Amino acid sequence: MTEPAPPAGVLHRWASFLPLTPATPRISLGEGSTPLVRAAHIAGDCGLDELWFKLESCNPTGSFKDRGMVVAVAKALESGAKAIMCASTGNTSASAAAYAAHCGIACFVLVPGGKVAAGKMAQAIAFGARIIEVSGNFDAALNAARELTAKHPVALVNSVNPDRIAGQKTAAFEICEALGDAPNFLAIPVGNAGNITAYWKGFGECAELGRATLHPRMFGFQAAGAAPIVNNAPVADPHTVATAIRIGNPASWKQAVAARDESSGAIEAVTDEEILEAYALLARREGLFVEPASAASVAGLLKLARAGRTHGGCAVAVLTGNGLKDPDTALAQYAPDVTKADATVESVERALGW
Ligand code: AN7
Repeated sequence: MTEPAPPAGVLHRWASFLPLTPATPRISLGEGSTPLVRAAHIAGDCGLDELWFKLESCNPTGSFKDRGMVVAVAKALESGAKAIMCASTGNTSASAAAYAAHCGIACFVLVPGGKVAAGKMAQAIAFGARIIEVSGNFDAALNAARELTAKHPVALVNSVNPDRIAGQKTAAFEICEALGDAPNFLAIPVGNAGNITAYWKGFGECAELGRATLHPRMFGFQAAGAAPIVNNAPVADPHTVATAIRIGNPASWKQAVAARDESSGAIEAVTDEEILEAYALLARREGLFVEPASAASVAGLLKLARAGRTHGGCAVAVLTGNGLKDPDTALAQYAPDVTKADATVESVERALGW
């Protein structure tokens, strides 16, 4: 008889690094422990010796949000909350709705009307969240969620909640464990800037605890039409094909700038064209179907390489969300190579030109 496997999930695996007490319920949907996969083809295009992808798309709801959400919801339950709320460009709401369903509590999500990818809406609907489509953008929705949760007995589970950041930092622990050290560079999309904040915290803790000898340089990438940190000014009307990062006034702005400066990194903009180029490259050359926001990390590395600003070394690109989240962008992006045929050998041969 082999030993049974230890229970899955971030709360079990990283308990001693998280703000848990004996009273925190150890909930899990099997989040975390995501694969770190080495690039098969495009490291050279990015000017790197080694390029690895952290497949956060493999989390239970298909994005990195689950890592932080499990901690935020567990702590909300511990404090007696019966309901949670978030503003979201889609992935936070999908994740919040899943954990709320798992725990039998209510979930209220505020989403910018018409700007959330279809797969994410489908998730919030399937999990039974109460969905409010607001007429403003994400930034306005987050302001409303902050005020509503200050006024009503509902826990706010956006990344302004420090429990979210605590959970998300565990991805940095996993990367150091898998590589045996921190990488030289981390490439990551930046929206509300919670995730870059969490990774920088995680890498800092790894160094302090002797789990890594280096601190990576943090390279964050915003979409050009939603690049407040790059422009050093809020964007009133952000726009980008990468709707997940369509954010004009990031809540963790200061922390992202600190991560950039303390790590001698950079936060730069990539155009929608560059994002979609990387999106196709990941799918066609690496076999990785990610959502557009996730491709911003690779678009940024390609851009740095073309400018002669990468000179070897090892990078990890965080692939934050699954391509299935946004089928409309996928279908609009490619001219599908589909030929009709009868289900006979002759007909298929004719269709293939054999
Ligand atoms: C796939 O779901 O803000 O810089 O409300 O879904 O931590 O905001 C999503 C953000 C990157 C940016 N990649 O992370 C939301 C939301 C994907 C995302 C980001 C998001 P942050």
